[in-house]
Amino acid sequence: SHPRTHVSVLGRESFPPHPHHPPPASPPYPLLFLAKPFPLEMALEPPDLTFCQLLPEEAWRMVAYGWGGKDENDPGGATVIDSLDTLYLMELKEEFQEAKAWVEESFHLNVSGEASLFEVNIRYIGGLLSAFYLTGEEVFRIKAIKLGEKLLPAFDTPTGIPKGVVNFKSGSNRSWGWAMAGSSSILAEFGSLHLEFLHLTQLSGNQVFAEKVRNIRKVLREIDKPFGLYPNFLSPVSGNWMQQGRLERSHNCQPLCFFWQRKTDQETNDAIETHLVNVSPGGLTYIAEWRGGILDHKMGHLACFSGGMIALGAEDAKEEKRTHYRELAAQITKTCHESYARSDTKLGPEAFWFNSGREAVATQTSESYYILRPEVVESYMYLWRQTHDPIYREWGWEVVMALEKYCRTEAGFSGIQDVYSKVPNHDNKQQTFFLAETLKYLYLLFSEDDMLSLEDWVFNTEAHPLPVNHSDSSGRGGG
Ligand code: DMJ
Repeated sequence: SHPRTHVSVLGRESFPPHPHHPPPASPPYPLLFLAKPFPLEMALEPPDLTFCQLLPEEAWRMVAYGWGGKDENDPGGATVIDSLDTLYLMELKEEFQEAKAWVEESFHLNVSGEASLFEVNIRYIGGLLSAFYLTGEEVFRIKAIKLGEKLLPAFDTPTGIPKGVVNFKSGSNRSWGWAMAGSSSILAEFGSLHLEFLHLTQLSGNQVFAEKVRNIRKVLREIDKPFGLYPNFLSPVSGNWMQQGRLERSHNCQPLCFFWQRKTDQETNDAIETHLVNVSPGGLTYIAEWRGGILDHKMGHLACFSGGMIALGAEDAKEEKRTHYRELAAQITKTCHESYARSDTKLGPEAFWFNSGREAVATQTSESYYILRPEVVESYMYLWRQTHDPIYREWGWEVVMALEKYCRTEAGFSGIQDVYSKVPNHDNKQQTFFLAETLKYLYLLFSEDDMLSLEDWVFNTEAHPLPVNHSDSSGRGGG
């Protein structure tokens, strides 16, 4: 059996009431008040359990002001802003109001120091835009636009390809030191700006945001693609790939390739299938990593978003390819599930290999951790919406139970250092994307399809929903 659909449609019906915990008397918050034990027996037959009950209502508050909040290099409050739409969807009204008040009163943009263009865009701007679209509250629109303006100096490069780091005070920019010795921008980063920047133009009337990301698209359209693939590093100065004979983590290009080209260009998808997609001796389909002609037979947890992405792309693919892509998406998602199923905790490792008879398992302890990442449940959600095969809810429920068992702490949820050990090994961090993404995708997996219908909403890379512009028939999307 699988969990019954029990969550109502946003705004039309009330959710089942969730237990209310009174706020703690004073900070630091006492830990136990939110540690309502999750009834595991119920999890086996969970007809009435809602994800409101899964979210410890004070947990987000406990970490909300922690992520970088004391660092003048960071505007702070990433957890608050990353959680806004999840709180709203789950009808955690008091918490949402508290978060909104924090954004109004304490989220100041006159900060100094450096910030990551990518992270600020996907977490803060994405979070604020979603909150605006869901609620219509002006404060979110205004702060999103102001923050967007702060990011613009990142694009002051000879090619217009932005650098990864921007200094909010001086307006200078630089590349990450680890990106080909500070010479490169990261495709997965500058390829994840498009949606938000088009929305910033739409909401501000300022064309500059859209121009910046349309230029990125132009540069990428015109540049040579070795083997039809997009390498991960690009010089923002010369506009050339910086691959030093290696194509690294080329699968990172996929969100870009698929979303940009799903209506028009088969080439990139074919290149990915030709060069990267493999089937293991045990019959598991995976997307390998390409290093200068040599394949690493591994998949990162991060790459598990590709099941959902390919499923989504299939809907717009040519008729003769549609079934093939749906099947590919299902197979990759099944492989990612295997990486969870083959661990002792039923949570998946950061990376898993297909080598020497061992398949879909990490081979080093340094890759055995799980930091509450969303990509696998993200694919379950898309595949569920596409197929309504109950297996995806069953798999999702396995994750819920494992999170409860191994990641719930007295003060929220924590990553674990080793998915192959049942001994508690918390890393004592609740990543902001756990609230923004992991919980949201799980929630949607058990919701009706018209809760954020995929016809009308598109999720940014941090799972923040933005409305689809149905009048944009250009295939450029995101407007
Ligand atoms: C999130 O910030 C986003 O999903 C990003 O695309 C990848 N890293 C984390 C989740 O794993």
